[in-house]
Amino acid sequence: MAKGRSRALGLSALAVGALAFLSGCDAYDVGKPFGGFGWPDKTPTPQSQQMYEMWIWSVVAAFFVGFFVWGLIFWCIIVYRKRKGDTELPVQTRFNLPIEVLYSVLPFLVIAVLFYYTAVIQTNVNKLSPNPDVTVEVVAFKWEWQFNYKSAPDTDSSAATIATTTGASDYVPVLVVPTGKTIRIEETSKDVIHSFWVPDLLFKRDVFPGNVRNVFEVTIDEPGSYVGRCAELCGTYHSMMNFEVRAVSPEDYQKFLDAKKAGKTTPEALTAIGSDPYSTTTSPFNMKKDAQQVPVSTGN
Ligand SMILES: [Cu+2]
Repeated sequence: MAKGRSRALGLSALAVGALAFLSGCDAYDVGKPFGGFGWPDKTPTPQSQQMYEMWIWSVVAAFFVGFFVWGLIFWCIIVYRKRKGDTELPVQTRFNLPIEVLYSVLPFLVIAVLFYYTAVIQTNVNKLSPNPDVTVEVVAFKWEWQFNYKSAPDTDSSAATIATTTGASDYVPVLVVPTGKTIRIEETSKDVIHSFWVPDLLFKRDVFPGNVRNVFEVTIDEPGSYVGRCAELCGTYHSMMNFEVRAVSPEDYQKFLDAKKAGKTTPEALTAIGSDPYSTTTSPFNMKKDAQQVPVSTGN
């Protein structure tokens, strides 16, 4: 009995030590072992990279706890199974202070470590910079999106709209942003609650009507097209309320804005920078809104 108890204590000490050690590690270069344990392939923003690391170490912690518990279960099943000739009940232990302390302290430590990193990463993800490089006002309405490119955040009284892109029933709106820059998104809704969701960015935030403006910032390091969805059931055509985020080089972004300012539509301005004029990622929900099947003139 004493031997078993010390082994259990030794195992748990090892688990706690490993957890503390691993949680403190810099996991930036781990890549995506085991397919990222279900995490999406892309982590195109520093924010999603941090969340990915949090996810991986949470999985590691869960495995440590899992293996420890499975180990104890199988150990009991094997070592204390009923043998031939066993006629008496085994010793009935009512209290075991070390084990009771252990199963109170150990989960607390696990929760404390996970809570600490959750709080740190959440604060980083929600952080707003004093001077974002790009500000876009996202206006949601039933059942479309409008993107207003602003000259400054709305905390600045001089903020004006430079260019606008609006979705229509035959046009999936494309939000063009520069790579490697701080993009501030300011959200507002004209009617009900919607939700701005870009799955690849691992980020989703509700869009409220009225005076509540949800604001967040993101930096997209990898150029590419990222599908966007409304993630708050907002009525009949909620499922068709899609958009696309197109991350292009800062030079192309500037050219795109100049073309928009010169009066070009979004598809024309996208063509001008050599980018796909229409959304390319809205499958499988493109249905009737597949703008590539309708005349070019509809996009604005
Ligand atoms: Cu919606």
